[in-house]
Amino acid sequence: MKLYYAPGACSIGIHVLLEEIGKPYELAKLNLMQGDQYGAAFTSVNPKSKVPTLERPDGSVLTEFGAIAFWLAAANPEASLYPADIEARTQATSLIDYVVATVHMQGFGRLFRPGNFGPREEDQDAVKQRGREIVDKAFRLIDSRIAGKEYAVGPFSIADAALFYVEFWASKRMNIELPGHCAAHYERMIGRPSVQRVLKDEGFA
Ligand SMILES: N[C@@H](CCC(=O)N[C@@H](CS)C(=O)NCC(=O)O)C(=O)O
Repeated sequence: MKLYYAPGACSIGIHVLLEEIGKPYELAKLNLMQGDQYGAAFTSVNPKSKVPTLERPDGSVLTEFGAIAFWLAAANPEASLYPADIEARTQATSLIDYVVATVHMQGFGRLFRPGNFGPREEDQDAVKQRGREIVDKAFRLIDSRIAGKEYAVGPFSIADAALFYVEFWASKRMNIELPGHCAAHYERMIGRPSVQRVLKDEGFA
């Protein structure tokens, strides 16, 4: 199994899940700033030019955070990464979709790459401001949803890996203060040995 990743990118959540599972895997590092994702060596694996990309033991390739996380959980039931309870499972899926489609793509996407949302230089600040509003609102909503829970939907699950990567971006990349329950969740994640190993491997510890 091989994870194509970029340090500190959303792939960090899948990297955490691989460490939680604890089975051997390889890492293939991409430098997104240098455009590795557009080179033939990578587009022959994933023509979408995105990380995370997971090459499975049979050589087939999976893309999209939610799909990769779901498959890892389903293929490794002993790691208990997906709640057995139907309601918790549904809530986990809902949170992953919200993190990827809204917090990441709509919110942080505007903050990191404003040019993708409006090519005119004079619009960039307004695009970033809208991104910040989307991120702030999303963290407020997530905060109320995870109140009173140890992890996002109860026991640790794939939803925590998704929530972790956007919390990591807020804290480490954008200096955005997380609301209380999200900040506590982030600290809980940082305290997990899997996350410590990943932060070290990706050059953040
Ligand atoms: N919908 C994709 C989003 C993946 C994504 O946007 N990855 C970013 C890094 S966080 C990327 O590879 N960007 C490279 C680029 O767009 O050039 C998923 O869920 O995995």
